[in-house]
Amino acid sequence: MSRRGKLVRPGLLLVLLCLTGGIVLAQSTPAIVRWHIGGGGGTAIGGTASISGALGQAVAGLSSGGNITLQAGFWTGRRQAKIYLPLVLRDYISYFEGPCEQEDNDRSSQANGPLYSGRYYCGYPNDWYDWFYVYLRTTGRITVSVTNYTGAGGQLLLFSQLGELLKRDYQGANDYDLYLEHTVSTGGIYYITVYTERNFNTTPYTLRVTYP
Ligand SMILES: [Ca+2]
Ligand SMILES: [Ca+2]
Repeated sequence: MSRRGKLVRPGLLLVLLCLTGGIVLAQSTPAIVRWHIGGGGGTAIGGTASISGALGQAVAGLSSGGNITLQAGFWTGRRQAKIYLPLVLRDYISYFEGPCEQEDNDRSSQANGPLYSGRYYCGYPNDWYDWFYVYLRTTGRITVSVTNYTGAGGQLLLFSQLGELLKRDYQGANDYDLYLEHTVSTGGIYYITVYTERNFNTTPYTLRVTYP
Protein backbone atom coordinates (compact mmCIF):
# COMPACT_ATOMS: atom_id res chain seq x y z
CA MET A 1 0.00 0.00 0.00
CA SER A 2 1.37 3.39 -0.84
CA ARG A 3 0.30 6.89 0.22
CA ARG A 4 0.96 8.04 -3.35
CA GLY A 5 -2.16 6.12 -4.32
CA LYS A 6 -4.33 8.56 -2.35
CA LEU A 7 -2.90 11.72 -3.86
CA VAL A 8 -5.04 13.66 -6.28
CA ARG A 9 -3.26 15.56 -9.00
CA PRO A 10 -3.84 19.40 -9.04
CA GLY A 11 -5.40 19.39 -12.54
CA LEU A 12 -7.88 16.69 -11.63
CA LEU A 13 -8.68 18.50 -8.41
CA LEU A 14 -9.54 21.64 -10.38
CA VAL A 15 -11.91 19.69 -12.63
CA LEU A 16 -13.61 18.12 -9.64
CA LEU A 17 -14.05 21.50 -7.98
CA CYS A 18 -15.60 22.94 -11.13
CA LEU A 19 -18.02 20.03 -11.43
CA THR A 20 -18.95 20.32 -7.80
CA GLY A 21 -19.52 24.06 -8.15
CA GLY A 22 -21.67 23.49 -11.20
CA ILE A 23 -23.82 20.96 -9.38
CA VAL A 24 -24.25 23.32 -6.44
CA LEU A 25 -25.19 26.16 -8.78
CA ALA A 26 -27.65 23.99 -10.67
CA GLN A 27 -29.30 22.89 -7.45
CA SER A 28 -29.58 26.25 -5.73
CA THR A 29 -29.41 29.14 -8.19
CA PRO A 30 -31.18 29.51 -11.51
CA ALA A 31 -28.65 30.67 -14.04
CA ILE A 32 -29.49 32.22 -17.39
CA VAL A 33 -26.36 32.52 -19.45
CA ARG A 34 -27.95 34.06 -22.51
CA TRP A 35 -31.37 35.36 -23.29
CA HIS A 36 -33.31 37.56 -25.62
CA ILE A 37 -36.57 39.38 -25.10
CA GLY A 38 -38.72 39.27 -28.22
CA GLY A 39 -41.03 41.98 -29.40
CA GLY A 40 -40.63 45.70 -29.03
CA GLY A 41 -38.51 47.74 -26.71
CA GLY A 42 -39.31 48.88 -23.24
CA THR A 43 -38.93 47.47 -19.77
CA ALA A 44 -41.08 44.92 -17.96
CA ILE A 45 -41.04 45.34 -14.17
CA GLY A 46 -42.42 43.08 -11.49
CA GLY A 47 -41.50 43.52 -7.84
CA THR A 48 -37.80 44.17 -7.64
CA ALA A 49 -37.01 42.57 -11.00
CA SER A 50 -36.95 44.35 -14.34
CA ILE A 51 -36.13 43.12 -17.82
CA SER A 52 -35.38 45.34 -20.77
CA GLY A 53 -36.28 44.32 -24.28
CA ALA A 54 -34.37 45.30 -27.38
CA LEU A 55 -36.18 47.81 -29.53
CA GLY A 56 -37.21 46.48 -32.92
CA GLN A 57 -35.59 43.10 -32.41
CA ALA A 58 -37.98 40.25 -32.91
CA VAL A 59 -37.24 36.76 -31.67
CA ALA A 60 -34.42 35.47 -33.82
CA GLY A 61 -34.39 32.09 -35.45
CA LEU A 62 -36.24 29.83 -37.80
CA SER A 63 -39.46 27.93 -37.27
CA SER A 64 -40.54 25.41 -39.84
CA GLY A 65 -43.28 22.88 -40.33
CA GLY A 66 -43.95 21.04 -43.54
CA ASN A 67 -43.15 23.38 -46.37
CA ILE A 68 -43.63 26.53 -44.29
CA THR A 69 -40.71 28.36 -42.75
CA LEU A 70 -40.96 31.47 -40.61
CA GLN A 71 -37.94 33.60 -40.03
CA ALA A 72 -37.63 36.42 -37.56
CA GLY A 73 -34.87 38.62 -36.32
CA PHE A 74 -31.63 39.72 -37.86
CA TRP A 75 -29.30 36.94 -36.73
CA THR A 76 -30.90 33.92 -38.25
CA GLY A 77 -28.09 32.27 -40.09
CA ARG A 78 -29.41 33.16 -43.50
CA ARG A 79 -27.11 34.32 -46.22
CA GLN A 80 -26.44 37.99 -46.10
CA ALA A 81 -28.70 40.17 -48.18
CA LYS A 82 -27.63 43.64 -49.17
CA ILE A 83 -30.20 46.41 -49.05
CA TYR A 84 -29.59 50.01 -49.83
CA LEU A 85 -31.65 52.10 -47.44
CA PRO A 86 -30.50 55.47 -48.80
CA LEU A 87 -31.93 54.50 -52.19
CA VAL A 88 -35.14 53.10 -50.72
CA LEU A 89 -35.73 56.08 -48.46
CA ARG A 90 -34.42 58.85 -50.69
CA ASP A 91 -37.83 60.04 -51.84
CA TYR A 92 -39.84 58.75 -48.93
CA ILE A 93 -42.29 61.23 -47.36
CA SER A 94 -44.45 60.32 -44.40
CA TYR A 95 -47.64 62.17 -45.23
CA PHE A 96 -50.26 63.26 -42.72
CA GLU A 97 -53.12 60.80 -43.08
CA GLY A 98 -55.84 62.73 -41.29
CA PRO A 99 -58.66 62.45 -41.90
CA CYS A 100 -59.09 65.42 -39.54
CA GLU A 101 -56.77 67.91 -37.91
CA GLN A 102 -54.86 66.86 -34.84
CA GLU A 103 -54.74 69.47 -32.13
CA ASP A 104 -52.66 71.08 -30.85
CA ASN A 105 -51.79 72.58 -34.19
CA ASP A 106 -51.68 76.15 -33.02
CA ARG A 107 -48.25 77.18 -34.34
CA SER A 108 -45.95 76.25 -37.18
CA SER A 109 -43.93 73.83 -35.08
CA GLN A 110 -47.16 71.89 -34.42
CA ALA A 111 -48.45 71.98 -38.00
CA ASN A 112 -50.21 68.89 -39.35
CA GLY A 113 -48.47 67.62 -42.46
CA PRO A 114 -47.18 67.20 -44.96
CA LEU A 115 -50.63 67.05 -46.53
CA TYR A 116 -51.33 65.00 -49.63
CA SER A 117 -52.09 66.97 -52.73
CA GLY A 118 -55.79 66.70 -53.55
CA ARG A 119 -56.87 64.93 -50.37
CA TYR A 120 -59.84 66.21 -48.39
CA TYR A 121 -59.06 66.83 -44.73
CA CYS A 122 -61.35 68.12 -42.03
CA GLY A 123 -60.65 70.64 -39.32
CA TYR A 124 -62.64 72.43 -36.65
CA PRO A 125 -62.97 76.18 -36.13
CA ASN A 126 -62.81 75.54 -32.41
CA ASP A 127 -59.77 77.67 -31.67
CA TRP A 128 -57.78 80.54 -33.16
CA TYR A 129 -55.15 78.78 -35.21
CA ASP A 130 -55.02 75.56 -37.20
CA TRP A 131 -51.64 75.10 -38.87
CA PHE A 132 -50.88 72.70 -41.71
CA TYR A 133 -48.03 72.32 -44.14
CA VAL A 134 -47.21 70.88 -47.53
CA TYR A 135 -43.93 69.81 -49.03
CA LEU A 136 -43.25 70.54 -52.68
CA ARG A 137 -40.51 68.71 -54.53
CA THR A 138 -40.49 71.38 -57.20
CA THR A 139 -41.86 74.78 -58.14
CA GLY A 140 -45.47 75.28 -59.07
CA ARG A 141 -48.89 76.48 -58.08
CA ILE A 142 -50.39 75.85 -54.66
CA THR A 143 -54.15 76.07 -54.29
CA VAL A 144 -55.86 75.95 -50.92
CA SER A 145 -59.60 75.76 -50.41
CA VAL A 146 -61.60 75.69 -47.21
CA THR A 147 -65.29 74.93 -47.51
CA ASN A 148 -68.15 74.67 -45.03
CA TYR A 149 -66.33 77.09 -42.77
CA THR A 150 -68.59 78.25 -39.92
CA GLY A 151 -66.23 80.29 -37.79
CA ALA A 152 -66.31 84.10 -37.88
CA GLY A 153 -63.61 86.58 -38.77
CA GLY A 154 -61.85 83.79 -40.60
CA GLN A 155 -58.68 84.03 -42.65
CA LEU A 156 -56.75 81.59 -44.80
CA LEU A 157 -53.03 82.25 -45.01
CA LEU A 158 -50.04 80.82 -46.85
CA PHE A 159 -46.52 81.23 -45.47
CA SER A 160 -43.08 80.31 -46.67
CA GLN A 161 -40.90 78.10 -44.52
CA LEU A 162 -39.21 81.26 -43.25
CA GLY A 163 -42.54 82.73 -42.11
CA GLU A 164 -43.04 85.18 -44.96
CA LEU A 165 -46.73 85.77 -45.69
CA LEU A 166 -47.28 84.85 -49.34
CA LYS A 167 -51.06 85.04 -49.71
CA ARG A 168 -54.16 85.64 -47.62
CA ASP A 169 -57.92 85.36 -48.04
CA TYR A 170 -60.41 87.02 -45.70
CA GLN A 171 -63.80 85.63 -44.92
CA GLY A 172 -66.51 87.89 -46.28
CA ALA A 173 -70.05 88.47 -45.06
CA ASN A 174 -72.15 85.32 -45.22
CA ASP A 175 -69.07 83.58 -46.50
CA TYR A 176 -68.45 79.93 -45.77
CA ASP A 177 -65.54 79.37 -48.11
CA LEU A 178 -61.94 80.51 -48.12
CA TYR A 179 -59.61 80.17 -51.06
CA LEU A 180 -56.16 81.18 -52.20
CA GLU A 181 -53.67 80.21 -54.82
CA HIS A 182 -50.06 81.12 -55.25
CA THR A 183 -47.18 80.09 -57.49
CA VAL A 184 -43.95 79.38 -55.65
CA SER A 185 -40.54 79.59 -57.29
CA THR A 186 -38.84 76.98 -55.15
CA GLY A 187 -39.78 73.63 -53.69
CA GLY A 188 -39.80 73.00 -49.97
CA ILE A 189 -42.16 73.44 -47.06
CA TYR A 190 -45.09 75.87 -47.12
CA TYR A 191 -47.38 76.54 -44.20
CA ILE A 192 -51.14 77.00 -44.33
CA THR A 193 -53.10 78.59 -41.51
CA VAL A 194 -56.83 78.64 -40.93
CA TYR A 195 -57.46 81.52 -38.54
CA THR A 196 -60.72 81.89 -36.63
CA GLU A 197 -61.42 85.08 -34.72
CA ARG A 198 -64.70 84.14 -33.00
CA ASN A 199 -67.80 81.95 -33.16
CA PHE A 200 -65.72 78.92 -32.23
CA ASN A 201 -67.56 75.66 -32.88
CA THR A 202 -67.04 72.03 -33.80
CA THR A 203 -68.74 71.95 -37.17
CA PRO A 204 -66.00 70.55 -39.40
CA TYR A 205 -64.64 72.49 -42.32
CA THR A 206 -63.05 70.80 -45.32
CA LEU A 207 -59.51 71.65 -46.31
CA ARG A 208 -58.02 70.65 -49.64
CA VAL A 209 -54.64 71.62 -50.98
CA THR A 210 -53.26 70.93 -54.44
CA TYR A 211 -49.68 71.32 -55.60
CA PRO A 212 -47.37 69.73 -58.18
CA1 LIG B 1 -59.02 73.52 -34.71
CA1 LIG C 1 -55.76 74.60 -33.53
